[in-house]
Amino acid sequence: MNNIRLDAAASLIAEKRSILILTHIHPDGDTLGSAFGLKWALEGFCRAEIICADTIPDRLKFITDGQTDLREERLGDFSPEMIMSVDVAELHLMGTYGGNYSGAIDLKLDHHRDGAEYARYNYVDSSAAAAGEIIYRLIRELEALGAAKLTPKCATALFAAVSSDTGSFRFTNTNAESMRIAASLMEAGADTEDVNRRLYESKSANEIVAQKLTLNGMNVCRGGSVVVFSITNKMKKENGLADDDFGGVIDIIRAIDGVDLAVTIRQMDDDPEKFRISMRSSGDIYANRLCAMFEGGGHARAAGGTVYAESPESAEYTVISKILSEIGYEA
Ligand SMILES: [Mn+2]
Repeated sequence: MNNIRLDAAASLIAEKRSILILTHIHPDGDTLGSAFGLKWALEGFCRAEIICADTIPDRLKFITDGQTDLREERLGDFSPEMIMSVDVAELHLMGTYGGNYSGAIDLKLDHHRDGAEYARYNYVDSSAAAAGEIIYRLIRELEALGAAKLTPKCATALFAAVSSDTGSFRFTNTNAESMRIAASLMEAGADTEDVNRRLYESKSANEIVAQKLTLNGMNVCRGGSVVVFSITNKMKKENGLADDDFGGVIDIIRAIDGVDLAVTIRQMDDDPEKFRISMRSSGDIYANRLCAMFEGGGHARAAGGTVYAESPESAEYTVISKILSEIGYEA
């Protein structure tokens, strides 16, 4: 599905004096670290601006130079010579910008196996654990053309990108090349200590409250191998919490000894009869197959779906019943 090589992509960028970089909604460390890593590398060579349709979570502000609003309005009459996307498998993943920039995107750089060729030139390397790895290699190509510089600031952003998508080099997608690139980024001056602290060793007071609610309220089934937790609007309101505060709770459930399937069921703010399901599995349980029962899908170990019910209790009952009838009532 590649119709351009990375060195040719570098040549395209090297000719430009201004580019616009699109990122995906629900922004993560990889899409932001990739975009800002490229921006910092191009500083002094090419003006690069970044847009994201969603607000940047506080915990990732260290990547965006403190900015939480990356909407295009702030750029005024900026008219880039080139438009590219990083870490975006499909147009709709850019939110409103997906429609606005449809047909106008020159270059897509991504690492997701299944995606659309929505750009004029598409470069996808699904062996890369993070888009940040591709951007690292792109910057090396640009350096060879005298069109970029891998500065410490750039290296820090790229390290955040690779670290994010590999779960701090622990997920199964982590490969030798991820480690080699991380080593090169350290040599280039990446502040790995700061990235590790911000991504993994700090939690807001609200996140701690969300974790406490999870541990108190989770439903342990099937001899402890299936654990389900429902995040309700009432719970969020009573405790002053947002959906983001619950972002890490599924990993806490998954980490409990003996758990083969961790499930969260989150009531939607704008539609209290709609519930978003997330699953993480291990062993011979396939999260994507289970989520297929709930209009969803994803990866074997991480997937999502949707269920409609009159109340959180009835949503949870439906989800647990369907799961257990599929995988068996006993572990
Ligand atoms: Mn990614």
